[in-house]
Amino acid sequence: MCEQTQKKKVLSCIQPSGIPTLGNYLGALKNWVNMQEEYDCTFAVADLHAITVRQEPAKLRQQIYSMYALFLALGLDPEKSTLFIQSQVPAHSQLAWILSCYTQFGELSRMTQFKDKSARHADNINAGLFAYPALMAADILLYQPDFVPVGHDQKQHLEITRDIATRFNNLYGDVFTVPEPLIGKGGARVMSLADPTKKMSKSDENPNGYISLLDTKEDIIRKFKRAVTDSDAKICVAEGKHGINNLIDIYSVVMGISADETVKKFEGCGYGEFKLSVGEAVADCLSPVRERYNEYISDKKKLEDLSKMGAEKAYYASRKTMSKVMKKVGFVL
Ligand code: ATP
Ligand code: LTN
Repeated sequence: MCEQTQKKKVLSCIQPSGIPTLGNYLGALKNWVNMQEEYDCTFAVADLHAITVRQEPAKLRQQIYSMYALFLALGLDPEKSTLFIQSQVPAHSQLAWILSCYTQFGELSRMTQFKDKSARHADNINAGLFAYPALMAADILLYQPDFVPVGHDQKQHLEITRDIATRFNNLYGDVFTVPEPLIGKGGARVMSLADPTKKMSKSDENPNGYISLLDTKEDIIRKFKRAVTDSDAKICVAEGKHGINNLIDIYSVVMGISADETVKKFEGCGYGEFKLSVGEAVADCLSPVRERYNEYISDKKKLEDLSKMGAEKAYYASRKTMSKVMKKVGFVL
């Protein structure tokens, strides 16, 4: 009990905008699993964020459960950590509104994710897409975490969270813990197999660009065989060799070895042989996850019960921050 309260707190979330990719796994989810011993962890399925782009309701519902089942399949433990679905804890929307009144138009306009997504969804540049960082700040600040593990692409959102928290604290005293980012080191940034200058993304229109965590062994090997590389047929880390650099990174992280060791291991091999080895290593790593996922996803009752239990834990944890914020702002409790 005592030990529990002394642990530093970690929080992170992932959108249920598709089946997570190898990029999400190596860049985020795998690290979450490893953090459960050392930290007091809270992880959520960020479904409120997902509706900033248009979603089909039945598909969204299925993706939310799918993501929750995947949390469990990957080894996130609902007893040890708090695992919940964001929209089941109303304080997220409540605090997001309050924080949006402490967030400037200018700072939101500078967010690269807003610029990218508004270019990709030009027919639906809604206020939620613009105000997204205030919701993300609410997700985080509600639970007073010390650290937030994210990939490089979320660094800017974490910086704005820190700015909002500091601004609020300067006005009202120490309300929020200002969290530190935990950015995955080396090999954590996985690039698209179809265009290795772009990051691997679960919402990519071309499924050959990403490895879904639920792809079959055959799919995985086929996608790696087709991975775009260069034409000089030398396996080494070098500037401009985006495709090969990416494959070296993936192999190294999956096998738990350094990039130099990978390069040495495949010295003299052709690209074809190397691609096959990377595909096999990835398939072997993901196959137990797929098996466990299939068990969880077919037990709807268990998913409902566990997510409800997680939401209750999260509600309880968020209440303290929420009432402090309400009092400071001048609301009547
Ligand atoms: P979407 O395509 O829906 O925008 P995404 O696949 O880019 O989603 P997110 O849901 O935005 O992924 O990210 C979840 C987590 O995975 C974040 O912490 C993010 O930094 C990390 N992540 C996403 N893509 C990669 C990648 N290619 N390599 C490493 N980490 C990644
Ligand atoms: N914006 C993040 C997902 C996200 C998140 C968060 C990450 C929503 N809320 C809180 C960390 C902490 C994304 O798109 N990857």
